[in-house]
Amino acid sequence: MSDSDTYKKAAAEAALEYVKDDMVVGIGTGSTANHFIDLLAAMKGRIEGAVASSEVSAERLRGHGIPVLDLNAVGPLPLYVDGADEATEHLHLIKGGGGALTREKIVAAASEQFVCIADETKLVGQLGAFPLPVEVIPMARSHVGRQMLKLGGQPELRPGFTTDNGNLILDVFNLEILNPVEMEKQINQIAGVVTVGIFAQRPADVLILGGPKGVRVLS
Ligand code: ABF
Repeated sequence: MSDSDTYKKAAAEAALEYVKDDMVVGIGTGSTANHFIDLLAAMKGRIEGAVASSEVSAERLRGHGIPVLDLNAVGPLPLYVDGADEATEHLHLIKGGGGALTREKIVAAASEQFVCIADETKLVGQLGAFPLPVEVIPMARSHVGRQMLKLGGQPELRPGFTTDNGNLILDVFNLEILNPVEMEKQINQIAGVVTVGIFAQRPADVLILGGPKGVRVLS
């Protein structure tokens, strides 16, 4: 296992303590979330099931025999555990490198507590070095791209990628995200945008960072 993977796994392991008996747990997508899913399998008898933020995670959960439930059937969730592409000490995030940002934002919004797990290299002073994923309705691709240029970013269509919702992703490079809450609102208002990968209006509640010195918890 690479160092980075060891740190991701350590963060995932630390998140297990937020899982309580009989919970339905919201589960994210990506390599860090995969560690969490694999660790959760050992205590699957104690939880009622999981709501997944992607088809890929749902498959992995089912593979471990963890029941995958429909968010509409279970209502608000007590806990959501997921990774991130970037995080600040204010617990603002960029997510969506894996393309699952829309379902991730829905599950985050529907959860009382959002525990973000990551290796410590994801902690940044300012969001935006990681290209910002924006999920768009296919016919709005060019329109949204032009609006992103006006905001100072360079949009690139993610090649050969369709989201679980049948949409496209624009990865926006070099965007200066000085105020994540405002930028999230502004991009959300562009016609044709389904979801922007800034998670600031609903940030994480807890950020668990794994690193060479162990795990660090920010909240
Ligand atoms: C998801 O997985 C995404 O929002 C984010 O894009 C990605 C992080 O990937 P990894 O855990 O593999 O670093 O949480």
